[in-house]
Amino acid sequence: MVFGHVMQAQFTADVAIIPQPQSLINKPGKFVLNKHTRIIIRNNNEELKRVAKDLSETIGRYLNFSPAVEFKPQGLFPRNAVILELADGTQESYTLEITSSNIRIRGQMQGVFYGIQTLYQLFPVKNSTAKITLPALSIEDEPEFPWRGFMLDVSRNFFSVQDIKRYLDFLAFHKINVFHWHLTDDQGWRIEIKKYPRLTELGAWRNNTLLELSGKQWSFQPHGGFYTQEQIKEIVAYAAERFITVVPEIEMPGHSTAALASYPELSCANSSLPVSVNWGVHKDIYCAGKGTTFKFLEDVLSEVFSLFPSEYIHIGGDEAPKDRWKECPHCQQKISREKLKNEEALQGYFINRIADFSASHGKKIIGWDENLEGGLSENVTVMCWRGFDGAIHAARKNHDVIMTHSKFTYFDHYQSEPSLEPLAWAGLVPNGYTRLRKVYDFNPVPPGLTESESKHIIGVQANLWTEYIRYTDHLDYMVFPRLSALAEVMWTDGKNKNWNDFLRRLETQKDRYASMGIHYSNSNNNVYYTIQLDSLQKTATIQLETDSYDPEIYYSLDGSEPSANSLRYTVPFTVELNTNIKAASFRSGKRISKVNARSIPGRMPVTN
Ligand code: TNX
Repeated sequence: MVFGHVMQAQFTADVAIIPQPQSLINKPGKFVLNKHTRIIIRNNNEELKRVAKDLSETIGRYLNFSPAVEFKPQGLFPRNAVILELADGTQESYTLEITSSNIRIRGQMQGVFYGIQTLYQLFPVKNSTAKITLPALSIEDEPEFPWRGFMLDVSRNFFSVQDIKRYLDFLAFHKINVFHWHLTDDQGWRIEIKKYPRLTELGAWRNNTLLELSGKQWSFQPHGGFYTQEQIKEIVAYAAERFITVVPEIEMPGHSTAALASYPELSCANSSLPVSVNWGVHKDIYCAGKGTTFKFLEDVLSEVFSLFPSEYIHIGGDEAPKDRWKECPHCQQKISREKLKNEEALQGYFINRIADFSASHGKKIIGWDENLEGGLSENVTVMCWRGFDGAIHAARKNHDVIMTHSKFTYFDHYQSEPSLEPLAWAGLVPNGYTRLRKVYDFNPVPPGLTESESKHIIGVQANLWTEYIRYTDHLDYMVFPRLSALAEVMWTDGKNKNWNDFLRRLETQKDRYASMGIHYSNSNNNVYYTIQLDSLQKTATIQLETDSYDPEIYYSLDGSEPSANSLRYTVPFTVELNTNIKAASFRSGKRISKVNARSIPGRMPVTN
């Protein structure tokens, strides 16, 4: 599917690239990068020069010596060189050839950049100062999906310019090309708008924040912050250097309390509201009947358009209760004047009007899947978070679709059993946590679509809502390693994915995380129980598993802390009722997970 011929990627013990390239062939021999190695660029191109310099600096961090960058358009390829060359091909594809005499990366600019990201994953994890030895190989690579996104909510909790840049580095490392920046919500407006200064003077601050900081103590403290337009430009430029498009989200008509608090005339009843301190769905939303609202939003969007070169702008549209609109004379008048069926159709009118305005400025809009309920213009791209049904419906109506199915891609959800995790967004259903395997196995193309309909599924995105996440260590913990699993869903053809090999590569990836200062989670090592009760025999059969590489699980039945001297788990076992089990996973005798305990009561319904 990818290169006309599908080449099953070959997995080797020492090469650990995430996301797995589409085709990787190991060759005999190795290349040694040392202080005599040069970087050659074959095209006189400023961007290529910049990327080559970054490569040189990165090598410098290993060797204490940065190779010279030389422009050499023709001639034989010199020995002991890294050669970067612009070539035909699709925008993001690249080839990477390593022989004993040189390294050669070819592609369009973005492809060359990705080739370098892959090369970095062949470098030793720990910096060494002597030389870098690389295995000879040949990689042909290109992504499965053009939209590979990551969303960060900076409204519920604010993160600094530095924090955002740090994340942009991590995204580039995972070959993710979209940063969806959730800039406005009920709890804070985070983008400076010159024409409406109160949005950030007032709307960026809230008196309290609800956050469980330590143990069961709820702390209340003022919270806020915003990005100036200069800072926004700085971030957009930083992202562009990493081939990441920043897509801002300006929420409407719901999740707009911070704006309504700043400009009460934008609500149906001119209500005076504080910037919200509570999470959830709020009933006060922009009035759809007043011209004031559209004037305001068009002014805001005009400033937004000028700051973000992205052709896409996200306008939200989720979770907008219609209570206020039902009672509002302006909205009701609008419904009858525009001959709309009901308040849902009024949202359709609202969004389509914004879509038309955006189109007149050369911008396309994206909205959450709720927008489908109001009859949406075809040119609106739909971001599907509530499941596959919306995606199927949207694709059949010719909308492009980005899959952010909350059961697979919401990294604010628990990543293992809630009892073992810091407070997170409660799983919607029992066992509703999103463990690593679930993310890895996500197939973003909904079942039942025809081939032409499935072309509308343009991508996949991880969403990080930050209601319960105040600090970057915690952010890292929620995102990694699940982002590595999702990066492989985004990039790698399903045929080239392999769960066990992913886990092998993840071991190296975690070492890389550590060297990059990422506070990743080891929750994938936690033990999961499947318990089957036999009420006739009065026994329970216990199955244990983990999402860890080469798992060694030990458990105890006597209440003791499991150790490498406890019972070793190999196959499901049977216990009497009223047994307390404690299980954990181990590597080389050392515990690498939390201890997960279960009591098998006297009577129990069948669970899993
Ligand atoms: C739903 S997803 C929301 C967000 C919350 C999130 C928590 C979406 C479009 N809306 O406002 O933060 O759930 O998981």
